[in-house]
Amino acid sequence: MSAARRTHRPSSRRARLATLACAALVAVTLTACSDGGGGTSDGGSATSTADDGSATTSASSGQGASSGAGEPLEGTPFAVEEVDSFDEPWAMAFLPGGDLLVTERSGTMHLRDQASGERAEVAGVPEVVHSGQGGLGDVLPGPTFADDGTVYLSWAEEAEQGNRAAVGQARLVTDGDEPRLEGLEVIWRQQPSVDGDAHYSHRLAIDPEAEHLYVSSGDRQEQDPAQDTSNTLGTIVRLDLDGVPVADNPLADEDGAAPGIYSYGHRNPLGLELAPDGRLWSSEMGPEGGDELNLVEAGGNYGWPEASNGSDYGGGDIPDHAEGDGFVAPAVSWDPSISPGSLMIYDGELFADWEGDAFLGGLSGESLTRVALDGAQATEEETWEMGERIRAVEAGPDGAIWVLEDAGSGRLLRLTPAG
Ligand SMILES: [Ca+2]
Ligand SMILES: [Ca+2]
Repeated sequence: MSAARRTHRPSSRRARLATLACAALVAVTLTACSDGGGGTSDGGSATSTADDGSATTSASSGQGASSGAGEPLEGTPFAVEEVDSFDEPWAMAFLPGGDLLVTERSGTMHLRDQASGERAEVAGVPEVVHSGQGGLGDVLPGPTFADDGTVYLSWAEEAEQGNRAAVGQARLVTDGDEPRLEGLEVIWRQQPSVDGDAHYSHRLAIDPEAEHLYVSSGDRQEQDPAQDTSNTLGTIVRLDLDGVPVADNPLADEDGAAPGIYSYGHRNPLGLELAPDGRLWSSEMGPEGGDELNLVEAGGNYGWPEASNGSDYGGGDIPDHAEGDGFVAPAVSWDPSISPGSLMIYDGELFADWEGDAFLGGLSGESLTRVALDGAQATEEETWEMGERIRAVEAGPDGAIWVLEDAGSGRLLRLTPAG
């Protein structure tokens, strides 16, 4: 269980309540609680919801122990304000104009008026496969959002055989009636579809020049396809803003390579973000240990499952990343796991010292990690115990760091400097 591997968990009332809640739930939700402690179920069967899918199971610890608005969180530099809560939230996106979109894994998208706190369900969201780690995933306003309402979203969709990650483009219409998606088109699909319900990844990012849409595509727990460039499992793909693979992608001249591949050898890259300098960074959930922050280079092979600084569940050895092995080594890796489920590069002013730094939300780590970025250099600086699984992290237009917890009643938290 989680407490054993923590080094300096704050002994706050909230943390103890969470632990008690976990203990009380053991009988019915063993998977979730063990997951909180290091993701031991991650590499296992798809039915064990693993490092990424067990949100509902920690519902009991979501809301009950509020510390009140703007209260300092012990052991961190943050004042924490509890703003709202959602059912299994997965992603959020601030829109030009200040409103917030939040996805819930079961297939609901909310539009939240940040001024009034009112929120409405967005109609027209596609049907999703809500199972294991699958469901509604990421959401991202397009660069033309202010003019035409273009948004991108990802989800797990049913296929003729099994299921797969899909990416859609639609217009978010907010004309006074209920907010809704119109003109939804699927613009990209993971290939091949797979039985099972894990490692979709399906995180979305658009470059600062607004030319390319990047999609992270997990290995679906199939492992070996991540080294096979004839498919898009275990890859990051680069598309134009309409979902067409970019013609000069690095493997475009390779016989049999799947269109779209920008990098491969990935496992479960749940974080994807472009720095202001245009560098692409991805956080990747490793097996037992071996979580990674990668600087994503065109054509790079990131090693999975041939190399990992972690090991297979149950102790099977995987060679560590090493000089000369032909694989791109991670910029930072973690052992034991933090289970990074999200990545944000901070561009606000409220935390002036952290401009340009990367933040990773930890699922099993129940943590927030700051990594200083300087060009291609990455240096882990701090990991704070947050007391809950962290699913998503974004910088708000107010400069605050906004966090979504991974729970059946996962709180939306606003983090500002304490004191
Ligand atoms: Ca790797
Ligand atoms: Ca290893």
